[in-house]
Amino acid sequence: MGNLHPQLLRRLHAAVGDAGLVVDSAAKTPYESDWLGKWSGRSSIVVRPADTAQTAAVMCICHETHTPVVTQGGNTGMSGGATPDASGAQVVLSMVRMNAIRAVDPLNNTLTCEAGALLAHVQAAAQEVDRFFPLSLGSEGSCTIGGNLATNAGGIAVLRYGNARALCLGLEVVLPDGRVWHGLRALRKDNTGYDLRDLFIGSEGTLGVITAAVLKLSPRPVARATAWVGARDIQALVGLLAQLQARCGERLVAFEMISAPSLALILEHVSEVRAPLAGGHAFHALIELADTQGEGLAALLETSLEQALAEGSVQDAVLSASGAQTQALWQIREGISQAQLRAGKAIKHDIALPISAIADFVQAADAALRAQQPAVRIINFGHLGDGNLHYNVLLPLDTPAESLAQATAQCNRIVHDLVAAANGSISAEHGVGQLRRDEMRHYKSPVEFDLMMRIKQSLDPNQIMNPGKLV
Ligand code: FAD
Ligand code: 2HG
Ligand code: ZN
Repeated sequence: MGNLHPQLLRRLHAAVGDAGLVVDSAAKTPYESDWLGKWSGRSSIVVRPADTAQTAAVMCICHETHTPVVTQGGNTGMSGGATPDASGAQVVLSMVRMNAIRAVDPLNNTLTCEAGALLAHVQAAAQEVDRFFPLSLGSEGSCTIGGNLATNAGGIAVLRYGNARALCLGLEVVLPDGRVWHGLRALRKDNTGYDLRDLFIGSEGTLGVITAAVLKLSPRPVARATAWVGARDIQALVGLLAQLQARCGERLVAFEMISAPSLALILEHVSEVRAPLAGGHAFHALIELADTQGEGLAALLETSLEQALAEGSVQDAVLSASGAQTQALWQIREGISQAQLRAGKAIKHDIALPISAIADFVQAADAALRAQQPAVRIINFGHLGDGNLHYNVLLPLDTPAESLAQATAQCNRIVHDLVAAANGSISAEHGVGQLRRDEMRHYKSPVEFDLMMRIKQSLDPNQIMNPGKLV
């Protein structure tokens, strides 16, 4: 066990019972590091409340005793936000037992669930009533709704449906002092004062514990058309995106970009993956249309791409002819994270830019990185339709820790300075966590940072919520 006072253990036990505590060192291990193997720490104890009342009781105890708390969902985060520090003093509050779907209202197009519900289970529950929950991430089988909201997750359908924030109508939150904010409203309009819901979304466990949420459902699409295209440069894909938006409107659901080195990495490291196009192209896009009625969707995509081919903005394209082919195309896109993990140590940049600024950014960032290190391996891919690039730099697996730290600082400065110059964001969808905390501080204006700190201070005066993360 870590540094846990016996009196605190007795009180936590009284709050959650045997089933709610993990005290054994080996059993705690999975909660103490992240899936990337990048961060690890030590918890004093792992507490797994079964309901909101138990969560509130735990937070009351932690507030009174000034005990730091790291809330954890599926532990799939990419920024080290759910990993305790090395002190052994932090309690990990795992939400995985609170996984009930509390209510589904097809007429109101809403679903209410607990924070520990897996994203994939929520998607399935929506489908059972012929509705659609559109949040979609590579980690959807393991990540939780609480984690999705706490990080304001994005994924592959933001272009059409928005990010986690846009898909949430109401929240139930246990505050750092153990009080419960009952904000589970299923309303699309509610202007009764400051928007507390939006304050907790994206707060990465630093302001309170999300225990339940009302999520917005959509009509279920019954048809989809998918294509893979190859292009000479990224500006051509930006142009294609605008053309498809004009022609297909809301039917355009996903527009994902994969650079040639990203595709090569997957082909090398993920089995059963084949290149969709014969020729070599500098950039690729995976495009998906979807609709609640099927008529003419594939034809619309085909004619749109034929026009782009005729104009020369696209070099080659293939339309998926079956569900299996569609799945294979998405497998390529979703395999990039895994391929990076196998191939090396990734210096990750999760950036957002105005779409019109992307081509200039890529040209400038590529050139600046190459000027510093001519053989640099840039794995650039992501949600081009949202202006969100995963502009990663891959170092060899055996890079020593000090060289990695030095290279990270250098690459961050080059990439993030260019992002800042284009008025972009250094954290688009993965959260700040511990990975980007100092970077965020570097780029935020004093006024913005001061406002954030005042909010933090007023909600969490004892500074017990996820210390060392975000702020
Ligand atoms: P965790 O990792 O457990 O926690 C993340 C943060 O949220 C931590 O700061 C934690 O303290 C806080 N938190 C968790 N639950 C709560 C709660 N109930 N109340 C308050 N705070 C809480 N992300 C994207 O946005 N887009 C992608 O396309 C994407 N693709 C991915 C692909 C793969 C293969 C993997 C492994 C991850 C991917 N991710 C992606 C990252 C990750 O899945 C998301 O950040 C996800 O939202 C995290 O959910 P989680 O339940 O695992 O949260
Ligand atoms: C994705 O879009 C994820 O696949 C992961 O957000 C990005 O591995 C990454 O850098
Ligand atoms: Zn992503």
